[in-house]
Amino acid sequence: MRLAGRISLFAAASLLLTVSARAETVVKIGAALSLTGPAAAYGAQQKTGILAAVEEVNKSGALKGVKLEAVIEDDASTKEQGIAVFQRFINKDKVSAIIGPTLSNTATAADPLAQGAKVPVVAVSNTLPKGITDIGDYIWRVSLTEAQVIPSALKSAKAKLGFKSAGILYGNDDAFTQGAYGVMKSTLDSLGTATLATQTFAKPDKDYTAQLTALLATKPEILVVSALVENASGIVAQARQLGWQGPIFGGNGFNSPKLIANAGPASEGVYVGTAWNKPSTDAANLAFQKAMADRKHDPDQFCAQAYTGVLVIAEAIKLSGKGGRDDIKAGFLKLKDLSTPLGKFSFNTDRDGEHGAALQVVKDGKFQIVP
Ligand code: 1QQ
Repeated sequence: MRLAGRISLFAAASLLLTVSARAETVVKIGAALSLTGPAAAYGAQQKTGILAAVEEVNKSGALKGVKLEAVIEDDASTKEQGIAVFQRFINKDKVSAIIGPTLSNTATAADPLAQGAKVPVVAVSNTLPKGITDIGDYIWRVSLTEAQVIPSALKSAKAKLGFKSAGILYGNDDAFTQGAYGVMKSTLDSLGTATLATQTFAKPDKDYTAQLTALLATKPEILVVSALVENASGIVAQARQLGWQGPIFGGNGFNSPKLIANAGPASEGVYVGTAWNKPSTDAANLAFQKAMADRKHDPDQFCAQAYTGVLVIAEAIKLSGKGGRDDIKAGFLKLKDLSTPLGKFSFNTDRDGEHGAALQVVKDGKFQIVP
């Protein structure tokens, strides 16, 4: 009797051990983020979003038996460092999935490594329309592409402002700034807005007066700019210094509060299409905002998208019941209408995300959604 009691106690204890060991199954998610270099403003927001989402998912207990762990590395906003970080995630950390890299430019070089090693990638800020998810079936994307945001955003801006002509300025040394330029130009064409002049710059540039002077000389009714935020801030400030009081429409690179912090009042009247409708009162967006308020962090679109990237991976693990590389990929195929801070989220057949977009304008020192 005594012995039997002891045995069953022992059995119960070892069962408990097994259960708690199971609860400790760790699924590593690598995140290649631009923590330094020209995209560092986006990377900082992404890091906060990923760490918060991992904590929230783990706390929720939704992934019975699985604990997420984020491994965050700096891709330095470059292709070379992006490749090095991907290699480390794939071969050394043996992550189950990779979030990032921050820039499309880096993704075009790093994603093929993940595709080759069959490691699922979730792009949370790459907006280059072609050249990301078409790398292969392990590459998925949460961020809306410029082709999904700019046409409707420019159309709404035109309905409000009525411009008939534009001057375009874009970065010609980056896959994203070039790709977004293509979308801007074809959208202006289809809206019947004449492009009077086009100028370019490169990431290291700090002085855009020559290009802006040439654009303004053609007397456009709007300036349309494709740039990462550090360049964007200088362009906006210098355009105002040259006397430009009209509207400026920016691509996804402008979607950072850094623009307003850097350019100050010069940023008033800057229009940007956005994948995150900040004031949305959807439960998932409110939960995200609360998670951020608890961490005393003021989130931007990049933070909301990165947070969503973790939710999408967590849902895939839930749907397939396991957290291996191919389990997560299989889960993505089943995922549908997931509630996220970005709205109800699904992947389309190109593995790109599908959800609503909005137009915002800088007014009184902050981004405000244009109704
Ligand atoms: C891209 C982008 C950048 C502006 C943000 C990271 O959209 O590189 O695709």
